[in-house]
Formats: sequence, structure tokens, C-alpha cells
Amino acid sequence: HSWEIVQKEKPDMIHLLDFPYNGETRRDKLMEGKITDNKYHFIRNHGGVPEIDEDAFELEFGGLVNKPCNLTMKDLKDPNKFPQMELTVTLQCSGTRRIEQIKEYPGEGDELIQAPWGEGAIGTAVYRGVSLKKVLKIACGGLKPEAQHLEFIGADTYFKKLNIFNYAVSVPWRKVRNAEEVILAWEMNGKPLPKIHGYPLRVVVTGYIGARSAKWVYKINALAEPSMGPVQSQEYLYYTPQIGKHNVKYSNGFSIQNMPVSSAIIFPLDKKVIVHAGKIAMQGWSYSGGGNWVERVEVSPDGGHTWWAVPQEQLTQKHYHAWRLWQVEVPVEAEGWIEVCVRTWDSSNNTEPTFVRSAWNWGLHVTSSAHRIKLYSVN
Ligand code: MTE
Ligand code: MO
Repeated sequence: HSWEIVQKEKPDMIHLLDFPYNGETRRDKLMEGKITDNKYHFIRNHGGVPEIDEDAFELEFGGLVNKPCNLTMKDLKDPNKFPQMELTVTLQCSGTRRIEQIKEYPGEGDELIQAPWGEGAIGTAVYRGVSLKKVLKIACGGLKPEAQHLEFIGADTYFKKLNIFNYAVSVPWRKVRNAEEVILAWEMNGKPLPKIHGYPLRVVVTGYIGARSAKWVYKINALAEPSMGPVQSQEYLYYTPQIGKHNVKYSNGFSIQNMPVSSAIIFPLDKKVIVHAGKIAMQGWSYSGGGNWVERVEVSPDGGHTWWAVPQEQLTQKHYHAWRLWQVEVPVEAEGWIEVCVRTWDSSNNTEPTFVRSAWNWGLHVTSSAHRIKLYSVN
């Protein structure tokens, strides 16, 4: 079913897996503009695409809320009940650029859970919906004092170790409470949320790994502890470097929530021959989550010995919740094989580890190291 939807609505993706469907954005479409067209926005699924009738649909609130309740889409979309908001948000899968870690050392899992993502598991859209904080306040009368986490349950199911689970994740309550940066969205770039992106309703959690932005959300629980669902408790863990197949234990990893600063060179492509007159043109993206934004992008023509800042006017606008696309011409004298790289600095002065081996982890998540490619320079 999901493959049929993809063929009809998103035939031009870089298809990674047919089922569960996973697809990456084409390089040219990644660089087309700050907003990624719905037709090309990456897709990450753990199971199938549920068929939901919007008119019959109800979002259920339970657990440690003061007043458990159900809301229809009509309730949620009624501006007299809940004020609406729009946010431009970059969603990045924590598996972005995983392929570099796989090439370095093998890691956890089979293809089914660990798609071999390149640089295209990231995209930016304008989401319209309501602030989850406001809905909890208005419809549920707030949360009980012992509530610390909010669990989002999706209508899709997937298999793990012979059991069947609904997709379920959680975020700390303070992430929702402290700012209106978690939304229940029904519109993506001015159009109804596409089926494969969560129709009729999804959560959009700014600054967090894509996994927390639950699609097809039909149930929200306030909890004292993080969700016990396997996606929250057993996946998206950042393991210590000593962890491998022989000794993996969930307790040796911490849960990845905020997305760190990262970047990618999109053009030129790796291993290309470039004929030039002293300068090589480059393009790419830079993003930082965790309440940070991209301040500066630097490129290196010599494997990271010298760095050139990309002039601010060659980056798209500075943005709290979204990436910045950039283009630059970097001076190159050398001929033959060269290594060019990019690194980004964010608003907390964080930057990226130098080598992919510094970022390697058994779960193959957050490949945040400086992105390096090799080019054959003909000057
Ligand atoms: N929500 C549900 N219900 N099921 C899923 O498999 N995948 C998550 C998240 N929300 C997922 C989900 C992951 S890992 C990512 S990266 C984002 O959705 C991707 O969102 P997109 O497919 O709209 O790009
Ligand atoms: Mo993801």
C-alpha cells in the first residue's frame, strides 16, 4: 500500500526500502530552496501507512492529564477552540549520513531498521496546526504534577522480535511546556498533510530527531516516565564506543532527543573530476537542533587544515527551527585528488567532530562529523 502511494505521489524519490517504505530526497531537489516540496520530502517509516478516515478520527488524551478527553479533527481545526499556528521546521532523521558510519565499521541491525541513509534524510516544510501546549491546557485542563513526559502513539504498527507494536515515542513535558515548539499539524506547505507524512494528524517536534515527530498520531498520554514503547526505549540510543554486537545493552546508551549541529556537501558529488580555474563551486546544507540555529559554515579545500567561512549572504536566512542552504567558491590550487570538507558552527558555538570515526556508534545514529568528499582537481 505504501509503495502504491509512493509511486503515485512521490515517484522521484531515491528509494531506499520498499517496505517499510524509506526514501531520500534527490540531491537537486534538496538544494532547490529553503522549503522542500512535499513531492520530494524524505520519508522514514517503521511500518505501513494506515488508512484513516478524517471524519471518524479522534485524538485521545489520557494518562496523567487532569481531564482525559477526545478531540475530532473538526474540534482541532476550529479556531474558536484553539488558536492556529504555522512553523517552518527542518525534520532530520538521526540516521542521516549513516552510510559513512557503515563504511567505517559495521553497526547494529539489518536494513529493515537501519536504512543506509546518505545526505538526503532531511527536509524543511511549513507546518500548520495547533500548539500542543495550548491544547493540553484548553482541552485537558493541564497535567497532573507528577507528569514528566508526553507519549505520542501512531496508528501504524510494526514487528519487532515477533511482537507487534504501535509506533510510540515520548518527549519531556518541559519541551512542550516551555515554548510553543511542539505542534499537532494537519497541513504541510499549505496542503493537507500527505498520507505518507501522517494524514490526518502528526506531531512536529522542533529541534529533536525526526523520530519524535510521530505521524498518524491518535493517542497522547501524559506519563511519569518516558514511553516504554520499543522505539523510545530500545531504539535511537547513543551507545558508548565500546558497545558492539557482543555486549549491547540498552542501558549503555542514552536516548537521543536534541539533534546536534551537522552539515553536508551536496554538490559536487563525491569522486568527481572537476576542471576549474582556481576555484571550486560547492553547495550544501547546515542544520542544528536543540534550540540552536546555524551561525557559520566553513569549507576546507585541503582536508581540514585551512577553513574558509562561507559569506553570510551566500547562506539562506538565519532560522531558529530550520536549516540554512549555502553555496560558495573555495580556492583550490592543488591538482589531483583532494579532500574537501564542510563544518558548521551553531549559536551555542558547537561544531562538528573532525572524523566520522569520532562520531561512530553501534546504533549508527547522528553522523554529525564534518562531511568530507574526494574530488579530482584539474586546475
Ligand atoms: N511516526 C510514525 N507513526 N511511524 C514512523 O515510522 N518515523 C519517524 C517519524 N515519525 C515514524 C513516525 C522517523 S524515524 C522520522 S525521521 C520522521 O517520522 C520522518 O518523517 P517524514 O516521513 O514525514 O519525513
Ligand atoms: Mo528517523
